[in-house]
This record gives sequence, structure tokens and C-alpha cells, in this order.
Amino acid sequence: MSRQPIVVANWKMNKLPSEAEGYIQEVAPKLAKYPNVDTVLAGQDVLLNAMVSAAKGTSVCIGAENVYWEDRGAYTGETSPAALADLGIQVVIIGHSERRNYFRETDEMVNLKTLAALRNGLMPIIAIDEAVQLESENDHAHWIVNQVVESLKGVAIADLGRVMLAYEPTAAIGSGQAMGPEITQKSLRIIRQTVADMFGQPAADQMRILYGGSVKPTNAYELLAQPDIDGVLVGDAALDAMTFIELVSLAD
Ligand code: G2H
Repeated sequence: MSRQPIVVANWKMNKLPSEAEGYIQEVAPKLAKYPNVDTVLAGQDVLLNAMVSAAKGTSVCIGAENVYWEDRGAYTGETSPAALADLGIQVVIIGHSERRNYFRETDEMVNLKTLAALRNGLMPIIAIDEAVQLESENDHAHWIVNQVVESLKGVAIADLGRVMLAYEPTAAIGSGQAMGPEITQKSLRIIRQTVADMFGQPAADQMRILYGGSVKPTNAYELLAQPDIDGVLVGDAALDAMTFIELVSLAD
């Protein structure tokens, strides 16, 4: 089963509105060379309007980094999934480990956000993290399986084709040191097997699963060469437009 590779830039809280447009104008024409790789640029809410305008007519998808689980209401400061969809956002990152750790997002919240994103036609990228303190392989597998099961609870099989999972081991995030490709492959295999147990093998075979955590041009190729790694979620390295293009070329 062939799954189209995908490179997702997670800008986190690092770019200003005045910088977003120039970046997109720089990458968009170069990305036309790589029609077999999907690309997403995810930015903080305040950038999204400018990003959507700059990406119009290009192959770049624009993504949000978070979303709330209600469509409308008195939830001061939150971002509605309906508003994201109305703006032209296609993708949303949910449950990034920074949100789980700094903002106390739980598996239950991640699940509610996933269902809300799907209800509004968005494509969720659900981040699955791995706590550093887990020692045995069994603990590690159990941790991952549990997050996958909890995040995907209640997702209709018909919607599963719009869901992506991203495995992001906490120790690798922003550390400059990615996980090794073989050990990452092992975790992704566990994730895919969990999806198969929940939804059946064909659905699991179709799902794109990404790796995130200090991905850069020096390690991306080897990671993407692993059978279960369909894409990368990139923070620091993707802040530079030319490095983002290089990563896309390595995914091609
Ligand atoms: C992990 C990743 C992007 P970085 O958080 O989601 O960031 O590539 O900086 O480790």
C-alpha cells in the first residue's frame, strides 16, 4: 500500500505575521518540483489568515497548531474548528507534547479535539508522545498503545482516511538529537498495529504515520526510508525555508 509522503512544518510560536508571507512565497514555487510529496505549514493562530492568503493557488496546505472541541460558544480565547475550516485551514496538529506537558492536555481532550476537527472537515495530525521516564519496553509500548486508543475513540472508520498520527518522543523534541531510525520504526509499527487492532488492517495500511523530534536534513532520509514512517513533523529545522525545501526533496 503506497502512502504519499508528507512533510509538515510546525512553526510553533516562532514566526511573526510579517515573516510568514515571505517564507511561503519562497517555498511555494520550489515545491512544484515535488508533486509526490504533500506539504503542510502549521502556524500559530495569529498567522493563519496571512498564511492562507499567501498559499492560495499553491500546493501548500496550511495547518493550525491547536483547536478547541466546541464549534461556537462562550470559550474566551479558544479557537473554533468551524472557524479554522471557514478560513481555509485543512490540517490541525492536536495533542503535541508541548500542549500535553505545558498546558495539561489530557488524552480525553485530545480525543474531543480530534472528533471536532473531523466533524468540521479538517485533517487532524494527532501527536503521540513518549515519556522519558519509561524504562522497560513493555511500559513504552503500553504508553503508546494507550494514547493511540484514547485519541481515536469514537472516530468513524469513514473518517479515518483524514487522520494522521505523529510519533514524537519527548526526549527528541527540540534536543537536536532525533531517535534512531530502527527504534523509531519499532514504535511506529506498534502504532500501526494498534490502529489495525481497532479498525482493521486495510485502514491501518492506509493511515499516514509521521515521526517528529529533531528532524533535519542529516537524518530525514534514513527515517523516511523506514517502512512505517510516512512523513516527518519538523520544528526548528523547518523555520528556514530552504531547509524545509531540502527536507521535501529528501521525502521525494
Ligand atoms: C517536535 C518537532 C516538531 P523539533 O516537537 O513538532 O520539533 O523538530 O524542533 O524537535
